[in-house]
Amino acid sequence: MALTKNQNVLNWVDEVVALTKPDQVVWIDGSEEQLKALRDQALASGEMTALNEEKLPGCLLHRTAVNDVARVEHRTFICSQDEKDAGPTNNWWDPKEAYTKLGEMFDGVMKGRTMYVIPYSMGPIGSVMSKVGVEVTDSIYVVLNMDIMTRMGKAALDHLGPDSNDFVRGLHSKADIDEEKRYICHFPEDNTIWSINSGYGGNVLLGKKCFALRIASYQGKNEGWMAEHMLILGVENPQGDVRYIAAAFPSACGKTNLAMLIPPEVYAKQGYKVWTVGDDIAWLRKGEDGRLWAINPENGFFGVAPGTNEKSNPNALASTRKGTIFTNVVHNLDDNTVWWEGLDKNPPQNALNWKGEKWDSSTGEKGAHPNSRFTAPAVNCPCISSEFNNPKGVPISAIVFGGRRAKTAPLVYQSRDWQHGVFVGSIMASETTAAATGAVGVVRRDPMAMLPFCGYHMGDYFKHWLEMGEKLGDKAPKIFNVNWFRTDDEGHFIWPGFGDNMRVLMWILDRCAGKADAVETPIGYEPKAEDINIEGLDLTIDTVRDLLNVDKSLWKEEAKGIHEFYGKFGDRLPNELQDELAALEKNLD
Ligand code: OXD
Ligand code: MN
Repeated sequence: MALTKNQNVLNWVDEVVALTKPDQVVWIDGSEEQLKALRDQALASGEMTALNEEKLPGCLLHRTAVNDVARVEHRTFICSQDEKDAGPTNNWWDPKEAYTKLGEMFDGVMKGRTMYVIPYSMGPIGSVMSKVGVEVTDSIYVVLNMDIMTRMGKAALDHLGPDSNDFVRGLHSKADIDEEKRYICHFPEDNTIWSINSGYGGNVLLGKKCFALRIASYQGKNEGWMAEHMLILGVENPQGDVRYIAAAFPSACGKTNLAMLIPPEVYAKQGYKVWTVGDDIAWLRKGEDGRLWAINPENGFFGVAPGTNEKSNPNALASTRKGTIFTNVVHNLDDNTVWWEGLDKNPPQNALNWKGEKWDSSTGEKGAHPNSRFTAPAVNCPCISSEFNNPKGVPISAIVFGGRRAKTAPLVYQSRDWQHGVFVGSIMASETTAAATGAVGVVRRDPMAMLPFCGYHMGDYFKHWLEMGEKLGDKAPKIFNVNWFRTDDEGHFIWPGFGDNMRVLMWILDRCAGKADAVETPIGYEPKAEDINIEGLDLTIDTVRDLLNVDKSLWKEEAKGIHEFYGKFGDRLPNELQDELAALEKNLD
């Protein structure tokens, strides 16, 4: 039974029913009763496996098809009316053609299947910052994941109201999981996403990257707010005051770890605490008080399993101990639990690998897929912020950008002002590691960590950032850049990272509060080495000095790379950024 009288929703669902021709249509109300029936059905069909009820209560295991294990950037399209509006960093497809071609593929695709209509809210129900989506899918896996990752069910439609047309239409079908016919298409001008032939989370949980970043970034530009690939964390001081940081890093730079960091002893003993608001996406808007406020639109964590352990991220691990869906990890048949590389040093003897084959760790072959995932409810997280569900969000003091650089970027620096900060974000880059195929040490530019997620022309995106700064004026957060990944001559990381990153966050927050000094360098403001607290670390102040060193010859090379990158954007690159680049070059001379 339809859960709403909203004619816009009903008409659209009618349209997709007529197109995909399912045997039946089930509206997802979000009730435990309905979810239990769906879980039972997925268990009966073998789509999911129930795990050990004592050790992992309510947890399920799922395996994707072997050809369907990650996001597919080369098959992801922005279908704007005008090709120029997708910009040089996105694949573009003419919307008319995309609708026609995909329409043929969707025609009758759900015959013999059930269609699930999932209403959901990105952001707390009732927040002015939240937005509603409706995803139609033929996958129970999608329904159960959306239940964890979003606020799903009737409440979302009630939030939308009887007349509004402001909801994102997401159509998904697994179809035949044919990678040659896999398409993830976004129609920003129609608030629409069509995804076909995949069952992998990042391609099919349409609330996440597709809506909350690609479509939302476009909405934000038009409506005066921002959708960013950022974690949000709060640092509470011994007096109980909490200040918030939003931070953008490319995929695989430790966002989830930073969001859930454990304060080092030197801060813990004084009573400092860190609280997680989000680990992947932030929606930011100017509040009534003129400051920038942020919500995490998600309701759970879709985290990478390998490498997550009691030491690297105990809070993430604890989050996965109940009500979690594991995808493509190792199945330990002895006690019906899960395992992945880097969980501990005891791979199970009697186990199936991520493909469901009998697996023997002594062969050296990995058991879990490197991109295996946990979908864990945010409420499970021991350090979840008390403000997680606050419809107002949290006020942001600092914005932090970062990447993986062996030599160029110092441990931390602050931009001179907002405009310079936008420049700093726009030149963000990471060097490829041995973990990925291809050459090691190649610089991949990833402005604001949004390269794969910006739903429109990135030159216009930079302009929008500049406009937000004008709107916020002197209440704008301060902007910083960090690099945890500097290496010595043998290629070892110099900075300890993980919880010790808090030492850098403390300087950042002190700068925001006007409590710390800085020295001016050609690239921006840096701490004095003695202002980074290294008490309890096996590290000398000279090493901190090295970590803060700005090598002018490397930066001159960097400036050349930036020229080349900026060249792509043509006349849509704001002049302000060209000016910042010229200023950098002048400072380096
Ligand atoms: C993610 C990503 O899955 O950034 O969050 O790739
Ligand atoms: Mn991400």
